[in-house]
Amino acid sequence: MEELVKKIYNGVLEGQHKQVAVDVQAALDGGINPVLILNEGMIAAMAEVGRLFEVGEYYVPEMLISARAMKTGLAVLKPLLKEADVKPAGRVIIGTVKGDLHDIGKNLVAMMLEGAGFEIKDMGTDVSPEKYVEEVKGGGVDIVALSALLTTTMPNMKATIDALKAAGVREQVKVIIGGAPVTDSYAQQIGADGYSPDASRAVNLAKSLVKA
Ligand code: B1M
Repeated sequence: MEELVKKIYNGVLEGQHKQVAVDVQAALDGGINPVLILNEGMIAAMAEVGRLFEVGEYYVPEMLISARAMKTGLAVLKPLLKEADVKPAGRVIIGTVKGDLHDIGKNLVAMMLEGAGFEIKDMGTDVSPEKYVEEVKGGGVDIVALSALLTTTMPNMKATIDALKAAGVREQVKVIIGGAPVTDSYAQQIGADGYSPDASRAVNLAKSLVKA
């Protein structure tokens, strides 16, 4: 069983998107826990992709084909990551902030929140503060979830919160943030309501905020 997880890890690392989908399905059929497949097979492989990029062994094309393999694997895992017995918990709009095209982590957070019973509107990537404001003004939004993977786009999280304030709708919603370069202290600094380091803790955070 562990061999299959290792195979998934290598498949993501080498960007074998079709094989990853087949192997994830085989792992699920073999009774391997989907969270283990996700964390030890797929997320660990993407971390290694990042390391290889940092040391100059991988370039953007390699990152892209690994990202595609991650996505095909996630598509197979998605139904299994759902917690079937959880009631609708609130409405979340989620996006990657302006200037940022990374969406794997954001998709994972969206998926986990959806699985935990939240209604999700995925705004996509490169989402401007104005678009979030427009959506919140439309009503019915409980949580605005912002993802950023680049240190250069993190300031657009603050810009989004500032735009919500300027539009007079900041108090209507909770704002949660996350992404590899984001920290708890940054969240406090920009006036977000919460930060989560990963997708599963984002679920706990969102649940605690809608209860509050
Ligand atoms: Co980019 N990239 N990238 N990239 N890329 C990083 C982020 C980088 C760290 C790589 C490196 O240098 N080591 C680096 C950023 C450096 C920095 O800012 N300090 C970087 C760079 C520089 C760039 C470009 C500028 C490269 C270039 O063109 N020269 C460029 C920028 C494009 C843009 O956005 N404008 C770029 C492009 C790309 C690709 C398009 C090739 C591809 C993205 C494909 C896609 O997303 N569809 C890509 C990838 C794949 C990566 C790495 C390798 C992997 C990111 C990933 O998907 N991780 C990444 C290196 C790394 O992170 N080690 C890197 C897996 C994912 C599951 O994790 O997204 O962190 P993550 O999400 C986690 C948590 O962070 C958290 O939960 C998730 C799951 O647990 N989380 C949240 C995320 N959002 C959250 C929101 C929440 C809560 C938790 O609440 C709302």
